[in-house]
Amino acid sequence: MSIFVKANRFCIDTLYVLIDIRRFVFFAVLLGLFSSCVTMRDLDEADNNVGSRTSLAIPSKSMQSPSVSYSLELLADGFQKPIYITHAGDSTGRLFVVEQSGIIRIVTGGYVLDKPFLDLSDKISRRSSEQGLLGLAFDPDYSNNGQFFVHYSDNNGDTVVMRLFVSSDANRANHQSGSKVLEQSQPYRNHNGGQIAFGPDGYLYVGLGDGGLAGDPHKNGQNLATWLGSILRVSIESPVGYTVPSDNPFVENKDALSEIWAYGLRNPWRFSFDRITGDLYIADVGQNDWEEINFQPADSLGGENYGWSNMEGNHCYRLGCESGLFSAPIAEYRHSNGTCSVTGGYVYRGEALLHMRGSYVYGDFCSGTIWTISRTMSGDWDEALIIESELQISSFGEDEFGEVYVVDYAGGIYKIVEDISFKE
Ligand SMILES: [Ca+2]
Repeated sequence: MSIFVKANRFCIDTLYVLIDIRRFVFFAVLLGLFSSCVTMRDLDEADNNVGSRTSLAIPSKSMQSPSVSYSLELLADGFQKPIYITHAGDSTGRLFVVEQSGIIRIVTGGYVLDKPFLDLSDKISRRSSEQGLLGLAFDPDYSNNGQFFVHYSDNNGDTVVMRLFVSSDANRANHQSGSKVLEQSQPYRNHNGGQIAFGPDGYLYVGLGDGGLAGDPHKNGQNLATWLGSILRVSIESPVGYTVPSDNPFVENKDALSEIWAYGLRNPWRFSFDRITGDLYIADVGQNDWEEINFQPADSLGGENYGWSNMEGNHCYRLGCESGLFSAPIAEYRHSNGTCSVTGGYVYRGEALLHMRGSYVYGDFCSGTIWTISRTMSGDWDEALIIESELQISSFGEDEFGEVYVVDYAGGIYKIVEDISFKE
């Protein structure tokens, strides 16, 4: 190798070193700028929040500990008896609001579209306050197959789960595309359940109440020969009807219906899966005294018996009940201070509410109270009352990003807002 080449190589190496140093300096400067931007943005946001809500200047954080409170902010209103809100998972950011009369409306960019996504009101019975269009679930592959499912009371008052498709207009469903997936006759007009949701396993879960009247006169809650009082788990892979997953818990039990996933429920009006862990939270509406939240871990094989109508919450409803035979709720509350009926919500997995992440949020229809419950490191459950509202909380719902909304039966959709202040 000649001296010239060696010298040349030295120059090139030096050049690379210099370039590396420049890169390092460049990235260091960039990092510095980025972190100061983030800090400034955080402070700006905190300042805006504090300024708009409490008119306090934000003092130095080093001296203080944060105090978190929650409030509600109206997103959209004018709905007629809304009972659910959800998203299509198709990256459009649209929200779908279900009105009990049978209409599904779209909220996009904060505005409600004039024409409904779907109007099923001609198929739906509204003879009792618990009948109507009660649930909506979009297929996890909706972006590709345009398929979604509704749960409603038909003109006879019986339960129908129906499959429908979107039309060539993304904001309009094809009203004529409906085909029944399953039906359940209803002995009475109340306790129809209503929730339908896809689990992390891709199966459709359907919530049914005990059939109604009061006190479960036919003891459906403990009867595995009826769907009433259960959550069903079915596969909708087949284009017509449904099939039963081979690993459903009662497939081998000749005395039980194979669609049943869990039972012993009175009226599981709302249940949901944690979108991160796959855990299932079931809010079961109580009879006279106790409202309850049940928890089913993601690795459950199904078959849980949640106790109704032998138990109401942690308490005997029928004489001689044996509480040890049943899955106990993780939370319950007694009818008092205006509470009457639990409305299940979601485990919060959004970005906006930093202190609520991982907590399950739920409420009461009559009192408007909103609570959270979350698991501690030791495995206990911690409850907190976070908002005393004036709303009739008919449901909660999530958008595509995991932000949670509150549905007011009086017509409004609300966002939960986190208010952080700093105290000495
Ligand atoms: Ca129970």
